Amino acid sequence: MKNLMRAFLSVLFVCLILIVVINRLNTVAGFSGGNTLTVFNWGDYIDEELIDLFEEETGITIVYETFDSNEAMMTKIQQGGTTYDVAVPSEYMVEKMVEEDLLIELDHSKLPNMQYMDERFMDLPFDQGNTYSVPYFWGTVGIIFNPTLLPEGEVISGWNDLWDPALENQILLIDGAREIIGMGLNSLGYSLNDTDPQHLQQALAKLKELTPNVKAIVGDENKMLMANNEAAIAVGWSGDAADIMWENEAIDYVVPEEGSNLWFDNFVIPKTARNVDAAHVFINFLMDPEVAAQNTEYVSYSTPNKEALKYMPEDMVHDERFYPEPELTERLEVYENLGQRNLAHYNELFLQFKMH
Ligand code: N2P
Repeated sequence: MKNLMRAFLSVLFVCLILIVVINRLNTVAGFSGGNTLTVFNWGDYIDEELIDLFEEETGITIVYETFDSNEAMMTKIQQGGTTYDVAVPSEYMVEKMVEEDLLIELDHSKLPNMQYMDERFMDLPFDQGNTYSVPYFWGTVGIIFNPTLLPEGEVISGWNDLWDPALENQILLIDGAREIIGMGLNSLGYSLNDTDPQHLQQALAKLKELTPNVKAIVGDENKMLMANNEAAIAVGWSGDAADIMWENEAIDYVVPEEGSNLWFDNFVIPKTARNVDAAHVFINFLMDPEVAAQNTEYVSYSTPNKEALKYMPEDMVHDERFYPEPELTERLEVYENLGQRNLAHYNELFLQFKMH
């Protein structure tokens, strides 16, 4: 019996030692979730060479997954199947995720590269003090067009130009409820945060009238289609326009005169994260000015990193279509968090439009 007891105590002792050692190793490495970091980002939204560089420099392996809308991202995080360490919601979705208690507060002491961010993009109303988020890229929603494919004399300066019957089957629309319902509302002179059911019905009716001109409702493939001259017009995000222009010089981009959306995409750490320390290391890495410059040149969206601009080509930084003067951005609207019911209503109307 004594022997048995001794054996039991020895096993217990070895187990305890193992637990202490494993714990110690984790603390030394600073990671609670092993050496893997799971990142959830928009499609086509990072220079993959930077993922390799990060892995080489830190020894952390990145598992990288993509989404194509804020709503899809949020649903997946809520379902909790995969535990993401870093995600990239737009501003209204940051607010909603905070409201639903899905995010942890960022540890600013682990994000020293925050000092390089342009103050214009920090401390914004959706997350004062950047408690939960730091900006990644920003941009506008607008009209990407190819003047060489437009009917003679056609000028594109606003949303309402898109309803011209001469543009039959020429328009690609980005597959986003806020973007497209927002376009319908803006074209009628309403705010893209309008929740008045009558205004929304009018926007839907107006969008349905656009149907003959709509060639397809698309995601990231809009770039390939525009670059290959498959359509004359695409409603989409500014950075996509900038990217397409590298491939097809004829392409131009305009922020509609009736108004449009100014957006900010941001890094956050979901509550379910397993590797909070590595998440901070990754976010900080992407805010390094030279890394951010390389990423921006690749992705083509506008960077909120002031210091990074110094490492980028002059013509890119001075292109007012993508780095507009504050006068332009001031007349644009940022999406507000409209609440669960209104968001569901937007989604429902968008579905009705798609099925029309
Ligand atoms: C790029 C995604 C842009 C996101 N594919 C706009 N919020």
